[in-house]
Amino acid sequence: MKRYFVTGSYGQIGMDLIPAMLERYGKENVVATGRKKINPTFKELDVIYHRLDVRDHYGLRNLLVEYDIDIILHNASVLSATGEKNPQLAHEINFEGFYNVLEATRELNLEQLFAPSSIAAFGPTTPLVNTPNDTIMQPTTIYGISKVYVELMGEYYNKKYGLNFRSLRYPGVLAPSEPGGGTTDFAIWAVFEAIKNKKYECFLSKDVRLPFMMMSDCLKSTFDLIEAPDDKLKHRSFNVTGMSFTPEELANAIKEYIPEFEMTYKPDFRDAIARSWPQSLDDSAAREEWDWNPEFPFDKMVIEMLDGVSEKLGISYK
Ligand code: AKB
Repeated sequence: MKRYFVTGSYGQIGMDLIPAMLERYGKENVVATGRKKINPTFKELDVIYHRLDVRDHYGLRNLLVEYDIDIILHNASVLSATGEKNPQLAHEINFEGFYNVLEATRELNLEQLFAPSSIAAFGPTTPLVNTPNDTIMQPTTIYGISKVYVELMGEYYNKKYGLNFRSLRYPGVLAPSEPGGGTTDFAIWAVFEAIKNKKYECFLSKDVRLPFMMMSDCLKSTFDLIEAPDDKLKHRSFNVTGMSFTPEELANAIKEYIPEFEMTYKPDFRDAIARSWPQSLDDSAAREEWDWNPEFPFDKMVIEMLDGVSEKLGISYK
């Protein structure tokens, strides 16, 4: 069995990824790391956990050697909205942290490095409808620029050193848990607020369309890609998506279950970020090269999110 190492385990994706990895690969084969102290969920799951800041290049290497790691899933990243508030921190974590991980993978000759990219790697000059896998990438946020760096450096190391780099351009990821620091977070907050207060003031305009996927599809795409045979891959970075919607379409769908729900709109700096991102993605390269096939359409997502958040809050919406 291979041994897996995850950075950024406390992020929105990490919190679901770690339990799924324990089940898939066995808890003795997964090492979770993050900047914070171990949380009760990980404690309960008996996760092998270490505090690690990805800027600490010695700490990172020591753990990789100590646990004889084969594959890294590098999730530590400052997201789009937080990055615009603190570009210097985003540079340290997203550029320098990624470089540490990339170099450690090369020097220790590890089997694979998976590092997610994002729809944020695209920008206003990209064709924003049905965005192709290979197209113009001129993002305007520090987060987006860092994701282009991740993709290009990963591809460069793949060509130059044969490093087995793989990446997915995640859209907004939806799960019934509180997100933080992203532009696509509005969709999750809308469901929380619909259940708690029957109203939500959205920080995007009502008509900004963005691509999303459910967490289960996000995890499926991650496992499918890291386990795909190398000789099938023509690309190293892939578009993946499950659905696209606007805040208004989400509000209307929530209203079908909670008729009193009202969404109002007060766009802030995140509106301009969202408008520079794709509205929908062409994920045919992923479908062709490693059989990507999402399972969650929009309607099923709305019910799943309402049920999940309702259970989490202990408040019924029915
Ligand atoms: C964000 O909104 O910053 C992230 C992303 C799309 O990468 N969820």
